[in-house]
Amino acid sequence: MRLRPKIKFGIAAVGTVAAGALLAQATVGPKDVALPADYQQWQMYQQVNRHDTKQYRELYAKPEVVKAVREGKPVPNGAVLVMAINAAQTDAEGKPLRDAKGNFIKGKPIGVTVMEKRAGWGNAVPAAWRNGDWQYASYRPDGTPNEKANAGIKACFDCHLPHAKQDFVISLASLSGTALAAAQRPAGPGTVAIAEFLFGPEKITVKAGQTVTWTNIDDSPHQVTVLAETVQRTPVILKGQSTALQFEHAGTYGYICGLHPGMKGEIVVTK
Ligand code: HEC
Ligand SMILES: [Cu+2]
Repeated sequence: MRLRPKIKFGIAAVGTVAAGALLAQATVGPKDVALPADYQQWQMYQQVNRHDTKQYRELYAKPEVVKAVREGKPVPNGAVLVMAINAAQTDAEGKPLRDAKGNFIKGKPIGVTVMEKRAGWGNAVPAAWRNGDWQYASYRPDGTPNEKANAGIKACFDCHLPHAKQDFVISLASLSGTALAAAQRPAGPGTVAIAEFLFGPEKITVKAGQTVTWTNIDDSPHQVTVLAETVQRTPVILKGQSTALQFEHAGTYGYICGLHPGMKGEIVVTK
């Protein structure tokens, strides 16, 4: 007896939800990009130490997706890539701690981002920022949608857009297994390596007239923006590429990466 009204109510509620879902279905968006419950059982194909944000990140894909890409095939339709973001554990001075392998150590979970590729999904995206057939979504550590991030989902498309040549997957070199385990680290005077989102060394001294050369070791592109009276900007450099600037006048020059302003370096030019 008591059950009846409940059942009726239940049916009405289901009806309302279905109508709403139908309306929302008109455009594909973050709501369609689910957080896979079992992604931690997938293949972790890369771990990223982000010095600029002091974050520890893990990148996951299904083994069959990794396999297809390692066989030289394009990232298949239906592929889902998951990035779990944690704060890096730091010491008393705020410097990230490292494990025996030299990796950052996972701290407090910050969130999980997901990208998913399905045939036709890109049709819902304005041409100016379309990322092929990819769609993006952001989740909180507890697995609920991060509505704030999802409301500004264009930011995901914008930042991945320059990577069109690699199907918008910034970590494609790792996914495909073509990342050079030890990309050539430059050595010698006037050379700076960019690795793990860190300029190394962060502070370098050169003589006036000397050239400073930066080489990117990371999968992610970087750039150098010198914050002097006249700001100097180098082009964006991809993995393995180098860029150089010459310093004519003595002084101390601070610089950042224009793509990741948390990355900072300094050049001291002596007479
Ligand atoms: C500021 C630039 C930037 C923005 C904004 C951004 N990403 Fe990324 N994303 C990256 C970089 C760089 C990587 C490579 C991993 C790393 O270095 O942290 C990456 C990697 C990923 C990956 C792993 C696959 C890959 O492409 O390498 C996923 C999934 C991802 N991002 C999802 C998202 C989602 C979802 C959003 C929006 C909520 C987003 N991203 C916004 C820069 C960005
Ligand atoms: Cu950078």
